[in-house]
Amino acid sequence: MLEVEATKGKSLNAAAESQELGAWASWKEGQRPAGWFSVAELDEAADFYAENGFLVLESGLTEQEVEGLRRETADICSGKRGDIPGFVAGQPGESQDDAMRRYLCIHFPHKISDLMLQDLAHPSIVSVLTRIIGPNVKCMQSMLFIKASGKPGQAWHQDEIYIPTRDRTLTGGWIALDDATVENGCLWVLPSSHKRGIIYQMEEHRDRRFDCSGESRGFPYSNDDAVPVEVKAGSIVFFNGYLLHRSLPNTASAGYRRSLVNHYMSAESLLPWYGNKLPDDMYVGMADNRDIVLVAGEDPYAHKGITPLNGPHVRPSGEGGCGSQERNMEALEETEKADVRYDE
Ligand SMILES: O=C(O)CCC(=O)C(=O)O
Repeated sequence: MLEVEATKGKSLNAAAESQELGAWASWKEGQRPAGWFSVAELDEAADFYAENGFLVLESGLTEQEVEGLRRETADICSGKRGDIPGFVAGQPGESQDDAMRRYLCIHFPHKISDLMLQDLAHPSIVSVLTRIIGPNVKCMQSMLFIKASGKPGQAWHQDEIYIPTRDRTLTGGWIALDDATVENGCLWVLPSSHKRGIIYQMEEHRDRRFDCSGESRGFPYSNDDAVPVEVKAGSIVFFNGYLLHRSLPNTASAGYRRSLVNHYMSAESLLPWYGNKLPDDMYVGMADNRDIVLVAGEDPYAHKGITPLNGPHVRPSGEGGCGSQERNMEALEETEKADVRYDE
């Protein structure tokens, strides 16, 4: 297990939860923490990943590439890439900031953005994935987090609970479009938690620091074991689909913590990813979502073709409702009682 530094007798996590931790607290004297690698260090990076379930590739994207993705993010939120389910009409003449502040996360942006589609196979990403997954790699999902100041985080979870692979190769490629720090809601990971290969129970939570997605429970790690993944814009965090991870709310006074997260897996594995229900008459052993983009090597199932299944949409963030009237009312009552607002 990676060593977790204490600060003033508290774990980094405890200090962050009580908002006593400043940005870059995990970088001691400006030195990058364990797990951060350059493109010249990919062999070491792959070893670190196998042990810890995550790695950071520094400067995976250039400043210009990051700027291009930020502009694209603003255009998507302003509706310039088309209307998508969950969009809220803006006031005429509203600023791009007003548009961006409305959304926590947009799913499948690569379906409406040529740039984000192209970046699924960015050479920096492919060079890491082919080391940690294998020569044949496909992508099935992208998510664009905007996470303006005040927006909630995501509770502990494992991505394989949502996107099951058959060979445990699910891998997130999380591209930082802003510096991501403990203050503005960077990722936190429980190092090595992927190694047991167990999917932990996921339950509804009532914690207004987090959005409406569920929370993994019953794992044998404590929050004090968690490590913040503070990264500069342009860095790419790779993390295993069994790795427990979360993010805290953006408590910075202004700005965003934007990130583009793509999910990948080996092209050899079938992808039984159909949300809550398999289509009628589909045998689970053959289930294979073919809404994929091959990013490296060969697709052994190319003969099946590609079938679009998932459309771009806005993810409910928790401020606007959690998908069930009963839960909305409960969440509202709890918020009023606690006098908590994460999105003023
Ligand atoms: O970016 C975040 O805050 C959370 C991302 C995440 O949990 C994921 O990509 O699975």
